[in-house]
Amino acid sequence: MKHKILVARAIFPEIIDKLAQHFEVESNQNDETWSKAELTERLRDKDGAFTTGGDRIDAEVLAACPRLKICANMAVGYNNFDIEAMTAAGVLATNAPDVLTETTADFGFALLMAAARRITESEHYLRAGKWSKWSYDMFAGSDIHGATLGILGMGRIGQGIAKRGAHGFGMKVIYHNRSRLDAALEADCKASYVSKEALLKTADHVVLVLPYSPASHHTIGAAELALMKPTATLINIARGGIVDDAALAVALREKRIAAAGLDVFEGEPKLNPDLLTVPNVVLTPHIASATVPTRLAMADLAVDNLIGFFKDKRPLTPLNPHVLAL
Ligand code: 8YV
Repeated sequence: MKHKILVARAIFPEIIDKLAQHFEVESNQNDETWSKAELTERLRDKDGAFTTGGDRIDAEVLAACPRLKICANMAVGYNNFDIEAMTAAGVLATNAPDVLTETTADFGFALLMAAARRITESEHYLRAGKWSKWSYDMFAGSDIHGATLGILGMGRIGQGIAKRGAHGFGMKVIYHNRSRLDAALEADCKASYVSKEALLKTADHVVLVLPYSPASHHTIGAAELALMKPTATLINIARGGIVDDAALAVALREKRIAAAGLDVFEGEPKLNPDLLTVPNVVLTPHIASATVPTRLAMADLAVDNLIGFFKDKRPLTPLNPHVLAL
């Protein structure tokens, strides 16, 4: 008998086809927004789940789903999982690392350039029919090349951004991370380790790429924004909640920093309304990994985790592998 899998969100049809070769699949190809109660109800008789970053799996869900053995996240981040509760319930968690690293690093750079060079702000001005003449300081922003790039969170994506900055744009790269990279990786990225405070004070552009956890909540709030240069740019491609969005909106409005680029938000898809009224911020709807090949690769990895687990208990990217020994 085939194991039963729930696919919590709409996904590429070929991914559903691949799953269906191995499992009995219930999918959500209409992409309905399920409440937690509805997700729980549908998971109740399932052996596994294909989840995305918005699908919360916690003790309450797990208690109602005793058959559940694995949740395969189509995301590198997994703050939607309560890993401790999953481990206690003997449920394996997997994520989708590596396959999105370069695409996401590209996007971090795109957002940085759009914010620092005021691309969307100037486009809105042009589209509104306000462009009547050239002027010397019209949408004058700050340079990327030769500037100091500060990266908070130096995992794979952070390193990708560092390499783009150092090797492509001749930037001086500084970083802060829970643990320092080894010398070879630092040399590869041409990056120097500094304290968080030194990074905020000296960087011309700050990029946030650290995972979300209660410990990283509001890593950037009013006090941290006050340390930054008035000409600086802040980019968040990590998770909503890493930045205090209300404090950022104030700092942007008062020009205490020059600009920001945000792909993730506290409480997304809702946004702090103040962010919508400040012109010097570029806002995108959580699309850093959104290229067709990368989204396919992420989905494929989630499927391979499900197949590997049910075939011979060999998922590719387990987050709590000790569950496998239970
Ligand atoms: C996903 C992401 O698109 O991988 C992550 O952690 O944030 C994005 O790439 C999103 O989480 C949906 O699963």
